[in-house]
Amino acid sequence: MPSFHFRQMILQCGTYRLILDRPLIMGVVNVTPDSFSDGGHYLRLDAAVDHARRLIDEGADLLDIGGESTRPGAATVSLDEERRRVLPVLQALASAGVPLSVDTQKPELMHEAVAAGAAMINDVNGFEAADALAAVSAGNSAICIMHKQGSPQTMQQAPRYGDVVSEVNGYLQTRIAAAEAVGIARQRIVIDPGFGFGKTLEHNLGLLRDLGRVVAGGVPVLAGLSRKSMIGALTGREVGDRVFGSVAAALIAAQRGAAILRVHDVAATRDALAVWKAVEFNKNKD
Ligand code: 9MG
Repeated sequence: MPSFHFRQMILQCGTYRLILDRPLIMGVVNVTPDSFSDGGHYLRLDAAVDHARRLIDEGADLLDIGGESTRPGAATVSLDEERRRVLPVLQALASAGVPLSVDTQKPELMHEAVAAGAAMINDVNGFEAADALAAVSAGNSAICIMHKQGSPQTMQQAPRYGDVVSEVNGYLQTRIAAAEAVGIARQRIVIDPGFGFGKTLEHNLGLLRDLGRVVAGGVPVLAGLSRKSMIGALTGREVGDRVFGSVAAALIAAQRGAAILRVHDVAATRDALAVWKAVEFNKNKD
């Protein structure tokens, strides 16, 4: 008996209408010198574009392009610098054939990215900045609303919750309502519990264990666990050596109904999902 039956959800994602009948793989394209894992290797724009194309070849269903690190303690970057990093990569990949998401907290860049063809805006700040929802309300781009407690600079200092799943769910429901109130249709909305964003290891494990309670809300759930410190804490491995732990976590999220898995290691995740899908869905092709 499958642990989870996928409902036929549709996500309007720019010009794409994604049928969410299996977990999609979102490949991470960091255009930052201090990213979660790239450590500056993809600073050069052509290297970022090459990396993105490799992720597509490996089976990424969509890409998430970011120019400002959201790692705990990371410094913020100016709008100009973030724009300089992100927009050329977005433009270079415009005809790559997969939906392109832009990871930003800045309303101005959200607006410019949508105008440049971004199919999704991914905001780890839950579109809380003044004008953020207004920046994405027109058009058809999807939005990913993520939960976090505190700011990236301070969020890991002392995260506290009563029932972490209820509190995260409550926040996400409030933000969905705010998005709908400015005219963003539900079919454009993705939610994300924000693993590692103002959460201890126990909070993260509780959320992953009970991800089904987030999924039960009926809005597609994105899970980003790849290479995060919780994987390091559980495996004792440095960030570059967390692929096996990350794949295990992605698979658990998929089993609990996550619609989109945000990962660095696309090929490894794809293989793991292929095995799981063959068992759960009784088929062995995409
Ligand atoms: C940008 N970014 C880093 N981690 C993330 C996560 O877990 N979810 C989302 N939506 N974005 C993330």
